[in-house]
Amino acid sequence: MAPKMEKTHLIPFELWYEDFAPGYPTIRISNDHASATIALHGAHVIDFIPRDQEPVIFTSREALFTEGKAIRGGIPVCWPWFGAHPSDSTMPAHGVARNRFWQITSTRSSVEFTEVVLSLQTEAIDILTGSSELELTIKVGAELSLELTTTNTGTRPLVVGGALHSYLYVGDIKQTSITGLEGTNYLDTLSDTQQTQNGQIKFDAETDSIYENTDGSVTIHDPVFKRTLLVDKSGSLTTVIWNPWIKKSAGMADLADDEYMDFVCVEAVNTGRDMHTLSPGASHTLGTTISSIKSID
Ligand code: TA6
Repeated sequence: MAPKMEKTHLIPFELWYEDFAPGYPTIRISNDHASATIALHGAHVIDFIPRDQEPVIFTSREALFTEGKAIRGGIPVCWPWFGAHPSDSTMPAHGVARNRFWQITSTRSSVEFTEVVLSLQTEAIDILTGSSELELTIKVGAELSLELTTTNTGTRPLVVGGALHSYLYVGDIKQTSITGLEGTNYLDTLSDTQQTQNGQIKFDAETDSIYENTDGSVTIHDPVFKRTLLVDKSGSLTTVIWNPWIKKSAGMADLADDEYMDFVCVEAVNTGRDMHTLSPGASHTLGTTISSIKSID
């Protein structure tokens, strides 16, 4: 059940509410720099459109906007684990945060951006050895930034992982390339083999790669939209690159068969040895910043 949307958080002509579906509220933002839509469900950024540009974030036209189902596309907040639950196959992939309604803590307007802070109180669940608070700070300006902060409010150490699982909109995945990970070791999860990135990343098949020990930014080169997307991150040493390609897309009910061509996921991740153990009262922040630079013709 979505929480009540407080009028106190509205910002005239800049931040308002709209129901994407009955009982499924979203926050709409429009300022001099960009517009954006954030679903309260999952604190899920659905779109980010810089002025005079194509959308930067991809969301499937088949996405479902119903409680308990993660939106296909946008920026899923994966927490407190990335991927499959480490020991319990009955738990949802990518954790619980993206399948629940959050609440708005505050909103703020400045010359550079519009800020929304959302929070999710989490009861102790099996992987958490205590209770925690989760807060997401979203800033919509010339660039889009997200900071996900976990605070251990319990009395025992808390192990936390997760991801900001960004779907970036591209003109054609087959003409898209990615730089910034050259020479980085990665796990090719499809072949379950350790590899080292040789040169730029190009796409001609399903790609699901977990790059390790990397805190650098990633650049997406898009000759169709004539732009580069810069994806920066903080609080993470793991970057995941994913595209489902043809066969996997055809098997996903919430993704149209041809939409694999329209996006690539570049994800700021904490998983495996890059998960964080928080002592009582301690916090960890995982962040990502996305900006778009138009190419000069
Ligand atoms: O981040 C890549 C990945 O873990 C892929 O293996 C694929 O499962 C993708 O996430 C999407 O996961 P979802 O649970 O949203 O369908």
